[in-house]
Amino acid sequence: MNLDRFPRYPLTFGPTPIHPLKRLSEHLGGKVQLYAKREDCNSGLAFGGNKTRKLEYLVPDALEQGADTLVSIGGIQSNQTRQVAAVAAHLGMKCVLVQENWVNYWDAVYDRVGNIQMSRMMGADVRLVADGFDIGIRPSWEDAMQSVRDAGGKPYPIPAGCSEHPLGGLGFVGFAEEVRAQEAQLGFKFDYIVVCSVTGSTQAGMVVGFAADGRADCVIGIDASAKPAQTRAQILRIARHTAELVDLGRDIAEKDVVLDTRYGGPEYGLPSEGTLEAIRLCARLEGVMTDPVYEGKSMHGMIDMVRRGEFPEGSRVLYAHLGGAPALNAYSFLFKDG
Ligand code: 5PA
Repeated sequence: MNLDRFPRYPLTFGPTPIHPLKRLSEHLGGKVQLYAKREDCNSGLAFGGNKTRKLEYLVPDALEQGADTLVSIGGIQSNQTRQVAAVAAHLGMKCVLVQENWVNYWDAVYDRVGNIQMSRMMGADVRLVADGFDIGIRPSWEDAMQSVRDAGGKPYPIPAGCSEHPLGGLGFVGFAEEVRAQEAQLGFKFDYIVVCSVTGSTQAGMVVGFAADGRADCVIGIDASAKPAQTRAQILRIARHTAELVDLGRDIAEKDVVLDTRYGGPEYGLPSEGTLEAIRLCARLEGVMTDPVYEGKSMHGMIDMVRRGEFPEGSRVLYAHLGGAPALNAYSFLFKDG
């Protein structure tokens, strides 16, 4: 495998820390050891998160092309768009963000606080659009690209979650390499990696990275799109493409992509009772914050699988914390009583 031949523009602090979730593991019976790898504190750029690691491989391409405007898309409380806005500010580029109506949720200040607030503060041109949830390429986004060209600018397209970008899977191949180096220091290997999936390139990168030592199917994706067939197809497609890019030397098979569909409901962006219980449990036992859109769902999945005894006794499970807490203010009503 060869990741090093792709230029990487540093936007993160370096390897992200891994720490045990001791009280949560004990609370759940102590038979499975839970750990977290903290992509949510990976950068000083507007709180970072999983997109910052992906963007490290897109930025060299944007600079090489001479682009002057980063264009991206997401829901109103998208973490992707906030991270793109931060990277644009950091590089001295312009930024246009299409923010669609992905979530059926109407907290009073949903479109004023959290991610979208920060994107506006960082100078991004934030455009609210009425279209609903879809992880594919959107007309509203093509329109935004054209508007930059019409104004004499040079746009650089960064699709939802960086996922359909040809280089979008590379960042999380690097995550797997980093975990391997950390495992060598820790003196043990993780049996499972739990990761939240929506647009797919986070899990796809991990699948390729962990395929290098035969662990692709140890990556347990927890669907948070509530449209898992589309997410699964996208993970597989991106993983196959990324495997070719890095010369993995073997094909990615259907069975390499594990996507658990039990925790994504009731809809994208809306938590179930189980999501909320998991968010509170993790916050109260560990002081670790997760959100109702993404990480609360993967936290729920991990906790529920431990409770059901689905991880063999003695397993070490690594929870990839991908960020998302900046959206919490937009969901204040859900937590008005804690
Ligand atoms: C996101 C995505 P993938 O999209 O790579 O599958 O990652 C899922 C995910 N956790 C998990 C957090 C905190 C995320 O932000 N967020 C999107 C966004 O617009 O923010 C791409 C959907």
